[in-house]
Amino acid sequence: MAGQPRRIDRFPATAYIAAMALRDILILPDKRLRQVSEPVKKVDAGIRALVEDMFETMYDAPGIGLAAIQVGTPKRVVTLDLAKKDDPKNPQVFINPEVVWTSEEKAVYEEGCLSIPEYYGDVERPAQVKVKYLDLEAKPHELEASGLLATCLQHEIDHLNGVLFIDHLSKLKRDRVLKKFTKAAKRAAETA
Ligand code: K1U
Ligand code: ZN
Repeated sequence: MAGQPRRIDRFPATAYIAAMALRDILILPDKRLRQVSEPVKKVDAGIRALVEDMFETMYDAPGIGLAAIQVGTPKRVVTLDLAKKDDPKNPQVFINPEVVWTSEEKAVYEEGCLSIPEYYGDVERPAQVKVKYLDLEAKPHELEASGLLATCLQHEIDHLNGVLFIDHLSKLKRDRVLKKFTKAAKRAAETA
């Protein structure tokens, strides 16, 4: 175009990395945590930018998993990194993950949740699961998981369906936690 300076984007494929941002994590009793997330229709630059933000937010928290709805985006996207403290990072992305098989055998794990900070509870879930999902290239995969990976995948897929780990506890425990976090949210709103 005559008279217009031409802008040259030197790194068009990685431009989204520059915009990578820490996002706020929604905290109980935020109603958005109860939303059912929408499937991803196309794995595009917007989804890749969301995933970058989710990793940054998850590592900063710190956490070992995160569902997109926890940062306020109701899309079926999960990030995980179960690498041990001194091991190299192992970022994993699950787009539209679905549990397609669960074992009869159960396992109990003391779970935590970045949306329910500093609260932990024993949750019983299937010990092994098969999960199908898409990767960042929209390539389909099926994964058989056990141990912490099986627990985390089920915890994160629950988030995509508006389910929290406290929903797997007794009503007494759940109501107690809800009351505590509702009170804290009211106090924070009053002092804001
Ligand atoms: O979904 C989330 O809220 C993340 C959550 C994942 C999870 C943990 C344990 C069992 C099931 C699912 C967390 O990451 S809580 C924080 C946590 O477990 C942790 C943080 C730092 C180091 C090690 C663990
Ligand atoms: Zn959680």
